[in-house]
Amino acid sequence: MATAVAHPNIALVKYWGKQPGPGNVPATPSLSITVAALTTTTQVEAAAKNSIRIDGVPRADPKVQALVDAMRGAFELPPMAVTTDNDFPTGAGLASSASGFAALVTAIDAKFDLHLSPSARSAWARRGSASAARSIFGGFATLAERDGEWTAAELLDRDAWPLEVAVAVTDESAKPVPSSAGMERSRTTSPFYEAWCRSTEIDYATACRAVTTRDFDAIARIAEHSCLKLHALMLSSRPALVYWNPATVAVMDAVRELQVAGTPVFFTIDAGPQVKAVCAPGHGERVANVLGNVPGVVRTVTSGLGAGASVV
Ligand code: 2P0
Repeated sequence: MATAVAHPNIALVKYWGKQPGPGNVPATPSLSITVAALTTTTQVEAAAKNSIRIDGVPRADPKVQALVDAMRGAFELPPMAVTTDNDFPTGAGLASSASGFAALVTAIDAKFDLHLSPSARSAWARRGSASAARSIFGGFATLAERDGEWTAAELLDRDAWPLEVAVAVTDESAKPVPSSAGMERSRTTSPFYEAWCRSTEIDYATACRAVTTRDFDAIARIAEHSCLKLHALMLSSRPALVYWNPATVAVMDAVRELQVAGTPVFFTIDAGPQVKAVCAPGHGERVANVLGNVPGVVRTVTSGLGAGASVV
């Protein structure tokens, strides 16, 4: 049996929309931070027949099955039993598919001695879920086209700029529209989709510069812009994709008040109602305490930046 762990990542420049055709290829580049305090643990073993258990429940997960079948087309793989557990809510806007597919590919690689490089594992993880390509790497990761292949890479080591994250959880239930379906709806129905793709290329270049120069104000500005532009795209899709609840908006307001008072923090929100407050080093605990008192916040999680997917 091989066991791998991986952490979810939070995009500061968001991915939303795929290129038409197979292979789960993003329409735009993205940049993320890997979150240490949330973990997926995945075990893979050879078995008489294929099976998948997620959080203790047997599942016929078509995305997991499709990835395993695709890897079977490239490597000699026997039937396998996959067991995966998240120590955080699954499918609720906390990037469980990112950590899930990164851990899965890493465990398959280890169990069957495939000797894949990190960027090869990243390319396979992307085929499961595009954001998973980034969770192969720690710290600050980018997902972009490199030499004709969409893979992720580490942009900056987590110790080089140890940002902190306060996650304000406002609802632990699974999201109403899964991300894959939501982004396809945006691509096919939003009048803003082309502008989203074009402008995200520019945001990505700006954000990469902000990270490599460790410019907190610059990354804060571009990350909040990318987040709000993503949600404008979602709201302009038909039917509209509304992932926020009243507490989501209240937490954003609380972050703005902290900013006015001089705290180095910015918010970002994904396909779910949780707010991630990204803080300069040393500010995570205090920000989490403030956000924990906002009405509607169920709990907070404070985290440093995480390492990439690894075998345990
Ligand atoms: C991101 N999200 O960049 C964006 C921001 C959610 C909002 O990537 O269809 O689970 O499996 O590639 O990666 C969520 O989408 O979607 C996502 P698929 P994925 O983190």
